[in-house]
Amino acid sequence: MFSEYFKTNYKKTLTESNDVEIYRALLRFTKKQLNEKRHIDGKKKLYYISAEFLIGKLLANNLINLGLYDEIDRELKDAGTSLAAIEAIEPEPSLGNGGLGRLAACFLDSIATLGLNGDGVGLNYHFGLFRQSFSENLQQELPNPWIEKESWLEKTDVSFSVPFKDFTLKSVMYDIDVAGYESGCNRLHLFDAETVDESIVKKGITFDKTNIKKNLTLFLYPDDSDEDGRLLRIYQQYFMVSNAAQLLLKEAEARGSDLHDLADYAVVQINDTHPTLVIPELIYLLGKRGITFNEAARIVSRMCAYTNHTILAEALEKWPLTYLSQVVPHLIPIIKKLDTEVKKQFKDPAVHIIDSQNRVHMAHIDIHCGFSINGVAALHTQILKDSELNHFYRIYPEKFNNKTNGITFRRWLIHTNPELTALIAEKIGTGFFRDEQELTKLLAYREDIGFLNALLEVKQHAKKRLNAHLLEKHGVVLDENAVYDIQIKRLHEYKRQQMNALFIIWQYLQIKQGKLPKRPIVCLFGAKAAPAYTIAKDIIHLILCLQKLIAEDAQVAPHLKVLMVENYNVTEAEFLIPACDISEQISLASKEASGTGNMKFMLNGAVTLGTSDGANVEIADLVGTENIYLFGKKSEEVIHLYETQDYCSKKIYQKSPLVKMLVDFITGPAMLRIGHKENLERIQSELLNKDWFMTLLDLEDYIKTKERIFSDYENRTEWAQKMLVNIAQAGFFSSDRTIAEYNRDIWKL
Ligand code: 26V
Repeated sequence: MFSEYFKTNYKKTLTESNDVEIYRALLRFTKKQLNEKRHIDGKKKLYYISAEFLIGKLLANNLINLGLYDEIDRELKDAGTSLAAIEAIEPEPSLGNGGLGRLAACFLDSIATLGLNGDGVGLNYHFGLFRQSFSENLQQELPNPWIEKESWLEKTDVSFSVPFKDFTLKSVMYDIDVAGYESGCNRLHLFDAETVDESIVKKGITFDKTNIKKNLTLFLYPDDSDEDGRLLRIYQQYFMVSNAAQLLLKEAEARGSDLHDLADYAVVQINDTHPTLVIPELIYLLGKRGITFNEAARIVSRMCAYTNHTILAEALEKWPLTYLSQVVPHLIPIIKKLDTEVKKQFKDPAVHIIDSQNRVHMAHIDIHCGFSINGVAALHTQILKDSELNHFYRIYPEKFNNKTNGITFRRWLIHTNPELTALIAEKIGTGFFRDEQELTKLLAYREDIGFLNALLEVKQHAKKRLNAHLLEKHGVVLDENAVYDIQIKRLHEYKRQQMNALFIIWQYLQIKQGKLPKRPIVCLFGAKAAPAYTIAKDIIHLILCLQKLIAEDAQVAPHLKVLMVENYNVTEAEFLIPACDISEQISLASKEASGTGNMKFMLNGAVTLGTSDGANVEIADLVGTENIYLFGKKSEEVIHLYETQDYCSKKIYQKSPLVKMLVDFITGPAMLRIGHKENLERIQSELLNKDWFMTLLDLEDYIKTKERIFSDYENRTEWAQKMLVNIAQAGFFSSDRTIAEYNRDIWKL
């Protein structure tokens, strides 16, 4: 069918065309197919507002959901190319940073697949999050342009005026169609400012942070280490939510709402605190339309639900009232009024919206003024109730609920791992495409040696595919017979990439002493560090230095390889995840809200090496202790250590010769020959004098557990059984399940 379309429109055959021409045609063709799909509708509509939508490349996923993938792949192969080759040409939008943004993308897929009436609303960042490059073993940041003349974006004629203190900005709404699997379409609305000017970006990702008209939608998460940066974040947030609120009102009125009944027409999911200003904005807009403050606040409180994605204080936004007054003075009376109401009712300062230092706690607005607060994994929600948000839980127990995260299997199994998909389908049919719980049928094949061997072969195949990609794109060669140990996630101290690096030092020293691993080990990393997050960048430096040290050591290199993949993104993840044997999920217990990479790895037959944190706990419950490697202190012990301020990393360093040896190595002569003294000393001093995320606490247990896992890996049949159980139990982590729960408990569409 595509070949016909191509011939009619381009007056030549596919065989006569190059991949770029085919890509452009296929983009148009697919957009046309999407356009012809039914738009999901209904009286009540969900607005999923998020600063991030980490959607990844869309071509293959759209074709899968449209049911056209196999047919078009066949046509392209007949013409001497393939969908994989065409996909390589597509630029990847970088509209997200990590888990929160990818979750939003998986959710859009599931919302459409379940036929629910719900759109995403966000911003159209021209350069996205920065593009990462490595130079001198350091991270460099560059703009990441992704919008080509023709792209998935469709300019609409929807436009709103967004009033700021000193000026008003006109918006332009761009849409991306979101097709559900064998279902209708929803949309992702990305708002842009008419006046944005890409040319103001100078060296790297620097630009004039005060020129809001020109800079508003250039970057996701512009550096907020100074006041101008923080103000810009507020400008972005308000621009996003004002557009969302105006769109919501316009659409609800068009569907027949008289505004008094708005809550019957719309529900808003606030993804982390970034879109919180939507609450005062809706009250403001309803006020302008003649509704009293009290009634407006009541309406809005029946419409807004908040998802919390972290317990880290630094990520719970608190904006000084003075900043908000500089950007959105018209919302200040509303915020103050909401705060006055709260203060009238509750004496406990811990639940006030405006604190004694005149800072506005955004999460507190969400909790008081919305009807639902959810955590993203069972343990996380429990911690919110018991400690982080306990003061609120005692006031509003009925608002709290858990929604354990999920991932879309269309992208993270069917698309990224067609071989595994085919193997599973051969055994249990394709019912799991729609009902992921059917994967448990695989448990019947635990003793089927033929199937177990086939699983190992699929893994081998994925390693080859990854290796071919790494060779082509990054010029690196990996040994396909090695065990692949992978840690890919945003760089943050609590995720403890530094602990993995200390293990690598340990492994390196073992090999230097002649104690060789049974088979080569490949340690892969992928992570971006926020531009102003110094220690995170030092950790990247540490890993890159180890990578070089080991690669250049002829005695060690055959047995150990370290690779940090440059500019880690969704596309890289799609190559890495199917090839993984050991999934590193080693956050300090209690700090990782859920994790979703852990789910993707498990689904692709990797075994988790992790702490009892986030969704790892639920993975362990499902697969059983023999199919996961848990180590380290439990969350209660960690929380207790924080409360008693009883943790001192220096003491561990002084007591354990092993820990001392590894930490000392960071600034030893071998490392100083390669790396920068300043960065290496800083990260070492951080571990010794702060270690906020208790790396040294779990280090020895981590190394021991890792030795055990490498040893167990050698029993290939038992290992394949572990793979099988992990795949079979992954069904629970389908985002279709998560979204069905959101709808049942919160949205009620
Ligand atoms: C992070 C950053 C870092 C760069 C500077 C600006 C900035 C702003 C906000 C954030 C928040 C990121 C929150 C996030 O991604 N949380 C993750 O959400 C996942 C989905 O629920 C969850 O699986 C992860 O555990 C959680 O870390």
